[in-house]
Amino acid sequence: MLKNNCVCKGLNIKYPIFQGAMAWISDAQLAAAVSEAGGLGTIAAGHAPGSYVREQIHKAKTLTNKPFAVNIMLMSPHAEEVAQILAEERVEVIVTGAGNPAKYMKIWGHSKVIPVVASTALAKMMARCGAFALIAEGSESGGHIGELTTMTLLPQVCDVVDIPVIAAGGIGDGRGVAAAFMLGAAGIQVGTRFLLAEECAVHPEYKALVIKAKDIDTIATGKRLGHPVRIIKNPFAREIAAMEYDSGISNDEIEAFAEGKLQLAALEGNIGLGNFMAGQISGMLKKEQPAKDIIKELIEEAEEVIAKWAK
Ligand code: TUI
Repeated sequence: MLKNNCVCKGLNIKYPIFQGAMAWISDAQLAAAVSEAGGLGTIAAGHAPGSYVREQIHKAKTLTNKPFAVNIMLMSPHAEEVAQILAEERVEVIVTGAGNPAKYMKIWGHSKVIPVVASTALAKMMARCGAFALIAEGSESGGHIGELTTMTLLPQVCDVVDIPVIAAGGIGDGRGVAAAFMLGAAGIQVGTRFLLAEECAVHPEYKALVIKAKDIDTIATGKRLGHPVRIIKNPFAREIAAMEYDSGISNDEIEAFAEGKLQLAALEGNIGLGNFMAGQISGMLKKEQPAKDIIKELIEEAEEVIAKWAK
């Protein structure tokens, strides 16, 4: 179940473990390290221009011969351009997020497309459009999130499609991996824990904040704007939460205030003003580790838990 299953065979990877895309954070170096360790690494396009994405794809190919994915953030102002580049580069696996990728499915005919879904409606549509698999992402995740939790979304998505479903959101150790498989997943995606991979070049202050975070230290901001984003509580988070409650402040002003703050966190480690996206499992992460040890632990712990309950 945890090795060589349908997801592994379809993607030519050893373990059905995806590294979640993290804008400004998951670059070619992290993606290649995860792929080399037998999982599926993912380069995040985020809000970056096409030139960055192309450069990272080329770099990843120099670091690994194994498959890796590129994530396109459909709300990005560069989404059109990035979509064209992914087609030109014939990227093996394209993961989409934050929207409906239907209009690109034709130009991505050479790739395996794996949309992130946050509802059964989009899941059904994507399965009809020829998606290879889906990622059902619950609101425990860091960054841009949907309404439903992983516990409720995952089985409902599994019930309406007959393609593999990858579970995302709230998975930080082998117990979470096992639980996801119990709910019908054929693979799992982990983002936040890979922030603490040694190969992850995010600013050390970002890693330190995740390690310091307790269970209740993340908050979903941006609900008023129609796209909630889960981040670690800090002065920036408190400021944006206060702005959302202030009817005298327009949505455009809030968007303008948030602009560029993720880079400030990821690249400069500005602990007061940065936007530190992270999932609800932050509270259980305690140390930095090589990507291959993260994957090894996830698999071994899950096998242990499953064996214990099979008795
Ligand atoms: O995309 C994510 N998470 C992200 S993207 C990101 S980059 C960013 N940078 C600055 C500000 C805000 C974000 C950080 N985190 N996750 C995948 C995801 N997709 N979560 C939820 C969805 C989703 C939501 C609605 C997917 C499809 C969808 O469909 C809408 C429709 O049109 O049907």
